[in-house]
Order: sequence, then structure tokens, then C-alpha cells
Amino acid sequence: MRKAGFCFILGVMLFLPACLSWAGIFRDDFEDGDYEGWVPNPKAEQIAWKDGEVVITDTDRHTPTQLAFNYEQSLRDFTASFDCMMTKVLDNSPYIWLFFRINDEDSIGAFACFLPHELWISMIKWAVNQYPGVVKIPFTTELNRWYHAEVMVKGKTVSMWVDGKLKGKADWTSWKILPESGEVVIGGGGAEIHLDNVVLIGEEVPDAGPSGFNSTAVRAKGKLAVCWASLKGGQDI
Ligand SMILES: [Ca+2]
Ligand SMILES: [Ca+2]
Repeated sequence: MRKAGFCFILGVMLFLPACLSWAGIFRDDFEDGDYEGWVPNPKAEQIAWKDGEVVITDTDRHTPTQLAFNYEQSLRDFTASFDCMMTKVLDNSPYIWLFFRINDEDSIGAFACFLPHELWISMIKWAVNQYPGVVKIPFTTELNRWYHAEVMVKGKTVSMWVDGKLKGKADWTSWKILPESGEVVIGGGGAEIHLDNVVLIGEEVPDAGPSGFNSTAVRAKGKLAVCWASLKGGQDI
């Protein structure tokens, strides 16, 4: 009995820190058709909530049309997953991206993106149009096809999966210019883009979803949320 009791206490001691470090989950399936939790960027062209999806129409790729997660919350490490589809090309270099660690003051951030013939994981100094530390991965982004993307940002490393397959990793350990934290946004430019089933998981992220806010906590259902996130992308996994 004494041993059983000791094991129980030890078990509780080991379990508690795990509970305390559980990350929050922000998720939105866009079925409620509202912007709750999201902030469109000031230069956004057109963002529509349509048939349970977000539809972005952006004709000038130089100024992306995008949405900031959770009221522009600044984050350091996180994992984001989303379903995305490009349906029309409207400029000469269309893209869908997840843009993060954004530091407006120094005009620097980082992103993972879909281009017509490549995936890029890169930092960006947008004032001077430079892409330090860029990792380019051959990939064909087909029109009218859903992709399920996952991006994990941890310290100075960024990994990107598409349809459940690891596509590439950037390791910027030796770079000092990467901001420590910043907003996380999703969107793109030069294209008509559909987005759905967006999930953001991180230590600093509050629980919200699956349709924006007004939800009960989903901490204990973390695994379910992740499964739910891949439902739409599941057709291609
Ligand atoms: Ca939806
Ligand atoms: Ca634009």
C-alpha cells in the first residue's frame, strides 16, 4: 500500500506540471460567418465569409489581404494548421501565406507560404524586399485543390507540413534578426484564396472555437480539435 501511495503521489506530481503547461487552442471553422477573434489588415482588399469559408480576393500581391489571429495577439512559439485553396490567379506571383513574428517597427517578420511552383519558409524585410534565410521547396500549388497545411514555430526553427507530409524546415539559429515574437496572420496576395478550419495552438493562446469565440473550453479535447482540424484536408491526406 505504501508503494502504491507513493506511486500515486509521484504520478500526480508528474501529471500536474503537464496539466499546467497545456496549451490553449484557438480554432475557427467560419460557420458562424463573423469576424470575432480576427482583425483584417488595414490594406485588405476583399475578405468575405461565404458558405462556411473565408474567401480572400486580392489583386495586388504587394499588399497582402490577411487576417490577424486572436485580435492581433503577439506570440512566440505556436503550431498553426489550416485548409487552403487557390481558385483564381489575379497577379503574376500569387501566394497563400502564414505570416508571423511580425515586427512592424523594424519591418521584419517570417512566413511559410504556397507559391505556384514552390513552398517558401523565410524571413522577410518588407521595406527592402529581402528574404533572409529563405528555404525554397519544389511544390506545385494546383488551382481548385484544398491543401491541409501545418506550420510549427519553435524558437528559431520553423517546420511546414502539407497534407500530413513534412515538406521543409528552416533553422535560423545563427540569425539574430528574427523577432522574438509578433502577430500571426493568414492570407495572401494576387489570388482568390479560400481558407477553412484554422487552428492555432500555443502556450499563450486562449481557448476559443470552433466557430470563433463563445465556446466552452476545449483544453481537455485538444486531440479532438486537432482531428477536427484535419477533417477537410483529410480528403487529400
Ligand atoms: Ca467551414
Ligand atoms: Ca493586395
